[in-house]
Amino acid sequence: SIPTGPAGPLRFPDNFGWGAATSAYQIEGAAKEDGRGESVWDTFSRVPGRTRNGDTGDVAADHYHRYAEDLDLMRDLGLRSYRFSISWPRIQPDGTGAPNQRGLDFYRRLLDGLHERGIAPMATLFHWDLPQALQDAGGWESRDTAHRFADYADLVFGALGDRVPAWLTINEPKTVVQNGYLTGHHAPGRQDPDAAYLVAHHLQLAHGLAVGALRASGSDSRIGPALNLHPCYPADDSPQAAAAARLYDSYENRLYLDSLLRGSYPEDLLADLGPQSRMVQGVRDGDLAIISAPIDLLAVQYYTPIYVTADGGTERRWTTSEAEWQQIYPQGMYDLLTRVTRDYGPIPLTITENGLPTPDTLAPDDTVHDAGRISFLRDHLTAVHQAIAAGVPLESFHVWSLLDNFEWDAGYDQRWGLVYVDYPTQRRVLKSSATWYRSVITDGGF
Ligand code: GBH
Repeated sequence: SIPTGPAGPLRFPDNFGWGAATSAYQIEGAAKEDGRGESVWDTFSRVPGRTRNGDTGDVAADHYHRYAEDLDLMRDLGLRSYRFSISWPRIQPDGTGAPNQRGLDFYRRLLDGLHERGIAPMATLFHWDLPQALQDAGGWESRDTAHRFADYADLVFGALGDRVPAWLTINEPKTVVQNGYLTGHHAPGRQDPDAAYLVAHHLQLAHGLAVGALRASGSDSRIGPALNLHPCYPADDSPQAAAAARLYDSYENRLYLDSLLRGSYPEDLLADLGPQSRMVQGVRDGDLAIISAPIDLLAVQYYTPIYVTADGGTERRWTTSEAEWQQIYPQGMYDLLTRVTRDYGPIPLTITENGLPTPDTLAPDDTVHDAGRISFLRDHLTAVHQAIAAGVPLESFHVWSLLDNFEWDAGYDQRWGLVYVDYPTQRRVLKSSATWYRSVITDGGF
């Protein structure tokens, strides 16, 4: 548990990478500009009933046009690290072939702007916006998509690699698996468990192939995956709940961690899926060697714990945020970070997402009081600090998110940003949490 030390300032390491995160489809807008192709989210968000209020990312926070202003905001906040994603359909409108130069130019301008302001970029290659043409060819159910991803990665490494010291391959493969192919709440909106775990394997394979492409290019930039991990606790003291939590953990965490860091899928998960499952049938000799190619850093995203009941269901124990799936439990951050280090060794870690949505409104005096975000971040950063003190090699922390943005199926109703976006005017207003975070960065703690 988190030691409760004497009250007083918490100091983080001098070189700690204070940051914030975004993703392309959630902030850029400009969906039809400069040769950008369609992605699965352009398609999905247009299907009636899939997103709240029928919201789409067509305009989003208009970052594509306002990136210079947003770079200034980052500088004003004192950010040392900015984690963003590259839109695959801007680079390859149909998912294959020659690059669209105007798409690359946008990211080159963005990277130049970060460099000028002394902010270290961390670029994610894929944050769910698969080119629709590749979905039409089978999407992540098709093994070929993993190879198309490696080609795309290779192209981006060649064009932008000189400006990017740290790459992340695939954002939250688990969310694609679970929301895209189990619940159907995300693109492509499928409900097919047998397909879902084959998709998991192909996403892992795509990651490994991209790591191989970076190494083959001779680059000395670092690369790793970005995983959303969930501590899975038994809901009671029974041996049944303990066993159920252990199996649940194999689907939430070990499926991804073990394949990347141990070169094997968890035996209990494979047994649970069964030998005839599409995933087990789809794993070929050599795949796990590709997937477990050495990585330079592991990006962890933490939002909520899961309590697993004896019958394998889940239970709610703590207050939830405005997102009904998120229980607020800072201790989970400590448990997760120390577990990853204990079970998988001292691999360099970065937290690439942590945050919550709050019911923010713009006051008449042009302020936004998001006290809930300040206390959430303070409590989670306290847990982060304790994890570092316990020996976890954690380099940096990125708030999700820099800006209010398109929160997928929840549309624009949920506001996750440090910075408020007044969508009708696209005006940016620093929330109280942004001012607080700036002082944390300046002081190196709180
Ligand atoms: C991350 O996803 C994403 O990387 C980021 O893009 C997103 O904006 C941010 O966090 C905030 O959500 O099936 O309806 O019960 C978090 C992934 C989203 C996974 C919600 C679990 C459950 C929704 N989580 N999802 S539901």
